[in-house]
Amino acid sequence: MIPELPFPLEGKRVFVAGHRGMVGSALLRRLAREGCETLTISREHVDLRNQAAVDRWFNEARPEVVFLAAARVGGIHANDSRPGEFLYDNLAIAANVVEAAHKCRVEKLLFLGSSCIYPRLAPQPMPESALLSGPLEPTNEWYAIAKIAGLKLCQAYRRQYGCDFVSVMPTNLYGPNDNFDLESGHVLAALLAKTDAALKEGRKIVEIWGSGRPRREFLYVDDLADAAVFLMKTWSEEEPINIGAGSDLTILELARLIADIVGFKGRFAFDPSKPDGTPQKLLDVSKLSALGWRPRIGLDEGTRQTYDWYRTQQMASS
Ligand code: GFB
Repeated sequence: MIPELPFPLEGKRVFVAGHRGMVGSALLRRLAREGCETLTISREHVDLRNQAAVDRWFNEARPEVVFLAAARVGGIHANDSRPGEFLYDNLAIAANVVEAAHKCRVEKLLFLGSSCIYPRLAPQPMPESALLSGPLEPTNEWYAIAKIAGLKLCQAYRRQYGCDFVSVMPTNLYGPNDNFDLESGHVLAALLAKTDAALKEGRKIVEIWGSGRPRREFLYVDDLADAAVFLMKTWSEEEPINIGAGSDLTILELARLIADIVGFKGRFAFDPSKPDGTPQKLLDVSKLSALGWRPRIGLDEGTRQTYDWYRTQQMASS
């Protein structure tokens, strides 16, 4: 049965799958204001790639609501070089959690996808209707196919079993708990870490992968968590809905903004042996805007907060 809207979270048992990640931890921060009970599981206790283990946990914990934020994630290089992990792990996590949620009669599930589900050359900004209208970006097609399968699972279970399962498609995210590893991280965290290291070590050059010309849109993860909670309460459709900031910039512009924040006065060098990926990724957010949701934290402020968080972590670990 699809419940009526708005769907209240107060007093509910809410499972956040992937709570240790950047998105899951932001969801826990945001859900603390909803008067619900949050449930989490550790990777050591339950492997979400194992259906029997996931079923057992759902039967014991009996969640009523699920945010499916668990995923194998990484930047362009991780996606491109570990296709097996990105395809299998993400397919298995989505299939197992959606199936367990159905069997345990979870009232509502929200699946987090990604803007890379849209074709490489989709019209910009990309509307939800661009899904499956053209070939995917090769550097992340494994991850994209798993995320498309996840959203299709939600649609299929909705049609066949009447489950209230919805999908949201966030743009590129950043913020506290991001992965700052230079090989496996996404661009914003990697450039913050590289620029900070160059400043500390007195180096004059920071390397940018590719040409610096691709355009990306960035959303602060606490805004994403706010939008996901908002949509859990107010959205119940078969179609996915985009969550974005509404504007984009080139990677070189991002690098300059980061240099300003970090205080780096040197220059940038480009590494053409690294891929550019998709030329532009900007989501059409008109559906979400029409519902009345807007992001609160701009790129400058969000990047400063992320840099502060990174420096605090570094000081704590040194
Ligand atoms: O963030 P990113 O790794 O992922 O890279 P995508 C964005 C752009 O920044 C690419 C460039 O053009 C990179 O070549 N870039 C420049 C860098 N310097 C760096 C650097 O030091 N590190 C990184 N990582 N990039 C991912 C997908 O695509 O986006 C995933 O692979 C997922 O599937 C994610 O959807 C949100 O935006 O290209």
